[in-house]
Amino acid sequence: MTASKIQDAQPIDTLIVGAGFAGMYMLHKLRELGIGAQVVEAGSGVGGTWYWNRYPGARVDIQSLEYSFGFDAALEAEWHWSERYAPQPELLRYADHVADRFDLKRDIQFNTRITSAHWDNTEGRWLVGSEADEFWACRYLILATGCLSVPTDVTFPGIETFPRPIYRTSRWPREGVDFSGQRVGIIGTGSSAIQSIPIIAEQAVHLTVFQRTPNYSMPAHNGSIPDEDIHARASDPRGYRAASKDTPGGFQNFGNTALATQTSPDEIRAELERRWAWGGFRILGAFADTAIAPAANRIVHDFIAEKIREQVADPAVAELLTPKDHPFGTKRPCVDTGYYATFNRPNVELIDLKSDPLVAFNAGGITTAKRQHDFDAIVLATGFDAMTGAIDRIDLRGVGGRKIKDHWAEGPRTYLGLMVAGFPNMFTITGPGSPSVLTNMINSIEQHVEWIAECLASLAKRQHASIEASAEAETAWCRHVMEAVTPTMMPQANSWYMGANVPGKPRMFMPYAGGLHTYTEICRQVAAKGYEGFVIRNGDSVLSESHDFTSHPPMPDIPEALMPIIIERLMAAGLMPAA
Ligand code: N01
Repeated sequence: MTASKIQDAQPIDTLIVGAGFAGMYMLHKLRELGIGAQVVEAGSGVGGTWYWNRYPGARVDIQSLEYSFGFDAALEAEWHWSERYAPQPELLRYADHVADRFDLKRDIQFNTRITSAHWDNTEGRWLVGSEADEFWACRYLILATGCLSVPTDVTFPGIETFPRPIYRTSRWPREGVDFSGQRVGIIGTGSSAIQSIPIIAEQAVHLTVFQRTPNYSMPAHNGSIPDEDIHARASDPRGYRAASKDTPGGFQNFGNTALATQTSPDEIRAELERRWAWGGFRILGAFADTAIAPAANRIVHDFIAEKIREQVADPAVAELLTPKDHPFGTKRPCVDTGYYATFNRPNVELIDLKSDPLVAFNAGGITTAKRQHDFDAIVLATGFDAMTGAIDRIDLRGVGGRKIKDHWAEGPRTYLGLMVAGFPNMFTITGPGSPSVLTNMINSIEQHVEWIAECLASLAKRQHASIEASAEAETAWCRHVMEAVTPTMMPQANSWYMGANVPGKPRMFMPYAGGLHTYTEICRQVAAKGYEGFVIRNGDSVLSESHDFTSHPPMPDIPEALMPIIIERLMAAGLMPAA
């Protein structure tokens, strides 16, 4: 960065990058504390995920009563969701409503993409630059850049030769797309595709779905909000929120403590049917051993496979749509409205890319090994460079000019998913190493924003000292993130949680799998112990210093019967000494 740019940099206490739910709430919270803050946002409006992902059928897959802010009782009382799972336009209206209600937009600069952020150790500030060469000098930098905001760079041979539109689900045109009368091809069968396929199939004259790997999908049973939830929230709004946050996933899923491997077939069937009928993610909580014991996982897999066969008329197509390469829940499951039944339509065709690989795009459409497919439009629902993509695309340099890309060369390293050693005064909201994508994001965002705000208020009391994660605490936390996931089968899948969907990305399970409730308690204890694991400085003087991270939670309530398998996996991973 040149001296003139540094001179022209706009001074600000805190720069927040991103105006999704995380950036908006962070701004609101800092204003409440009287800490100066400004948000910069690449898009032209607020909403983050819900601003960009405008593809047909996009909707939240956690009930809206829980996937909404709980920090303000009046906001909560005045907003009424129209459905159990709000569609994207309604979520965007909600984001706009929040921004207007709290008068946030006057401190949000839109159409501004941050491309660099360098720590200036002499001045104790970040110098942050945009694509348009605008600069800010800030004491604190908060990355509210989203976990699933940067699409993967996936491309295909000959893609440039296809002369008609190619749409990405995550960069959908604002004016929408009308596929009426068109032959459409869609690549991908993750959540975005599973939501959009039924809607595109209703419009298109013909829809070809190119599937490489089938996913598990549960019915949303979307509709009006269940009376039991309306009543539960109306009678005790604070209690309803607290119950939602005091869970592993940040939403009420009524996890069963029984083990499938110790339950009779009739009781298993009844439990799974009850949860399937309720819909969404509830089946994830059917038994306590599903994520750990292969036999228990197989029981749920078989149940879902049977449900797929019930919905899909052609047994060969049902078989292709049934996941085989990963245990249930080890990739993020999907929630759908009519996905499987869409394959019964005469205008919908499934191409299995495993047996009929994609060869190239061409002027007509797509050639697979077996034949040519002609299209008027093609949709790429091919996913995101998750969790790290938005951060490591910034030229981000900490103490001594160390680049985040180098620090994360073997996978993202953070302390609590909140800070990175050697990158002082830089916070990530729902960053790698925090529960984030394994949870209801809004509840995780609220927890992070409130923790960061409290931390900044405490630093302000000490004349705006700087804070930094110690290298030792970061290492201990990374180890604990591994300890939390290793007992489960999650590392077995080639998932985006593992970075497996991006060629060359290091394989490492990125989110913290210990649960939001456990994690919240750890963060609370860290702060209560005077920011254990952090070094707090004012200029050259060290105000407080701890290199340890000892606030490990006790093993969460794990049924005794699962301990041998857990211990065996921890030992095999070198996370527990051999007996
Ligand atoms: O992306 P994905 P997504 N050739 O990575 C395929 C959240 N979300 O946008 O599995 C052929 O899940 C790829 O195939 P494979 C949610 O957390 C939430 O759908 O790699 N195919 C896969 O099928 C979700 O998990 C909501 O073999 C290729 C697909 O593209 C996350 O976002 C809604 C390919 C990508 O699926 C990501 O979902 C939507 C290639 N070269 C999303 N490359 C809700 O809240 C990739 N694929 C409801």
